Amino acid sequence: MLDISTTRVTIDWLTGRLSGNAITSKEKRLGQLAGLFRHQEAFARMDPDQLVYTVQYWMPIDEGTPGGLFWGNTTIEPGRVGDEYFMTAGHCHAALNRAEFYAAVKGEGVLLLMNESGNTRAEKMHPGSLSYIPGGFAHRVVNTGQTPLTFVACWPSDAGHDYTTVASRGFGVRIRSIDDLPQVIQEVACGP
Ligand code: S6P
Ligand code: ZN
Repeated sequence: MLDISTTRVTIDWLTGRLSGNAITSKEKRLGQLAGLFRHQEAFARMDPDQLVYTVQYWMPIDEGTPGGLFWGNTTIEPGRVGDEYFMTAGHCHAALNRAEFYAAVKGEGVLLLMNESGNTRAEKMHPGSLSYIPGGFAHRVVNTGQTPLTFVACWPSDAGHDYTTVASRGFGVRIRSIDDLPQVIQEVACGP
């Protein structure tokens, strides 16, 4: 007789949280995100220890292995730097043709997707939304709500992450609160 084993990892679908020994986590606090937000003076007035987002990953095989998959979740806290909502740093995959799924579990937000020509589009994220991020598209998530935004993600184990491209060129747009509503605004230098 063959034993029926239990899985090494479980998901709480109400929260997206992963449990199990194989899980790794990281936190991003404001102080680690210098240069990300448009309004530098507002940024300088805020607590660098303030939590912006947390990530959990399950990497069942070594990073870089072709043909495998990774699973993770991200929770972005509600908040703003000036009129710009808390968001992830954003990246493209180092192997440019590697795609990814994002599925929102709770909260409200916007997924920014920018192709290699620098054209950006924005997609709503809400509980149940499922977004396909094609290969070659830089991706960033913005929490436009009053509560934490959690989404789960699945991506190829040989995708890798390139943060320098987004850090240097941005997305061409920013999601800002204008009259208390999230708006996609073309990037401009921060003025008075
Ligand atoms: C990995 C996937 C997510 C992000 C996470 C944090 O390919 O897209 O797990 O790593 O949302 O965002 P960032 O831009 O800091 O990696
Ligand atoms: Zn990614």
